[in-house]
Amino acid sequence: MKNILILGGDGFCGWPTALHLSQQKHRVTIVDNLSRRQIDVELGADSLTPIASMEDRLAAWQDVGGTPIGFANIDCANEYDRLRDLIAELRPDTVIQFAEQRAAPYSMKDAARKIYTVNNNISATHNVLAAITELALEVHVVHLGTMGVYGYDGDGLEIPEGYLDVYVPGENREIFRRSILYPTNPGSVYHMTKSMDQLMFQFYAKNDRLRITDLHQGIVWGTQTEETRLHPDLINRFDYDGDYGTVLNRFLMQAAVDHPLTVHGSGGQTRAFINIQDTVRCLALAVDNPPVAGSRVKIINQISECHRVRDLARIVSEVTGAQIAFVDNPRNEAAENDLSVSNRTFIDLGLEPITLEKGLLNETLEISRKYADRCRTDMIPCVSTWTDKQRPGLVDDVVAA
Ligand code: NAD
Ligand code: USQ
Repeated sequence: MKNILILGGDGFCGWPTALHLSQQKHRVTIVDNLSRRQIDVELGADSLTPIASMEDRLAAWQDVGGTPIGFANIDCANEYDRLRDLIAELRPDTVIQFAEQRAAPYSMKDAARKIYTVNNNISATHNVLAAITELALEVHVVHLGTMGVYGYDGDGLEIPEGYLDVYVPGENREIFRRSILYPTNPGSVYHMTKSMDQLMFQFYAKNDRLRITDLHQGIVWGTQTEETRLHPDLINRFDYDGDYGTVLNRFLMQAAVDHPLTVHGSGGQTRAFINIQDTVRCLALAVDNPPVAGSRVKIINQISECHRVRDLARIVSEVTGAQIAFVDNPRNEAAENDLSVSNRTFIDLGLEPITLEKGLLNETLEISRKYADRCRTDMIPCVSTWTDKQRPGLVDDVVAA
């Protein structure tokens, strides 16, 4: 049994992870400042699923026989002393860091949101590292990073897990070998903060011998996990709006409310995906397999498979009969890219990835249909643009399914 502190444990990935690790008999405490619920209010776009208050979530977990989970409302970015004191009191074996602003479109909305995203994400992550160092504790830090730090060059090179071996020609025909962090190529201010997190991890692993695992996760789809299905008040959040909704869940929800599937540009963007059930399994595997003190940051690609956006739209359209709309792309990103990613570490640790089978699509579709009346269709378009010159996504062409 491990003693685990989960920062950002009220969120889409953090909540089901907390339940899963508690189910595995670990002692779990959640820290969250509930800023995501506040941003829901700010944007006027609630989760499609009706999420219970933290108090009701924790009570429901005990109702279904779960071990009590602790909770502290702390802002990890701005309340360093409270965060440090909690870590000192709990003396966790593992701290999992989910507590960041994670929407790329929100981070590109305007200067205020760019500044908030940078300050929040960098400070939250750095405060965790500084607190563990100040307290001189043997804590394993597990961070949720993103595939987006690599960029999406897609020229056939399989993206390795974090590091790149480079061979540099010197004078006298010497060849110097270096193993370097894979060069970052972030596509939004949000992704940029994850690139900056990587440098902080590199420094603290070297200077203070912190044990750090950085999980480079792809786009998460699905909603429920084995544990969140146990009680209505345990239901996970489902973001569908133009800022926080991610592409596959948005397509499934759009199909449920008879909205054309909003493919950006030609839909030639290829991205890496993982189901939420596999996210929680990967977290459990990462917790069980920490790096040794003094080693470099353990970087693991947390993905199941890669898909092109227009192919996802076609699959959802085939299952549901939904129409597909090609809309102006509000982002500054390559119109077409291939993507090949190594996920060897988790496969070797025993992960059997859930691939995009229609059965699981159907589960997410059923949830979308069940709560379709909670959808505000005016929140569906992606209106946050990457540059001032871009217009909000407008329907160019509607293709019959
Ligand atoms: P989320 O927004 O649902 O959850 C983040 C949680 O962190 C929220 O509950 C929020 O209130 C909390 N939080 C944010 N700043 C905080 C602070 N300063 N102090 C305390 N709590 C704070 O996001 P998510 O989808 O669960 O993502 C969790 C992590 O996983 C993020 O770091 C994200 O970058 C990463 N990730 C997510 C996805 C995805 O598709 N959802 C994919 C790859 C990586
Ligand atoms: N897209 C559409 N139509 C939509 C929404 C998105 O075509 O209605 C396109 C986007 O233009 C983009 C792709 O789908 O090319 C993915 O967009 P997304 O919103 O699903 O994902 P992204 O912005 O990359 O961010 C999400 C999470 C983030 C995480 C990242 C993992 O919000 O926290 O880090 O996925 S990754 O993409 O692998 O970097």
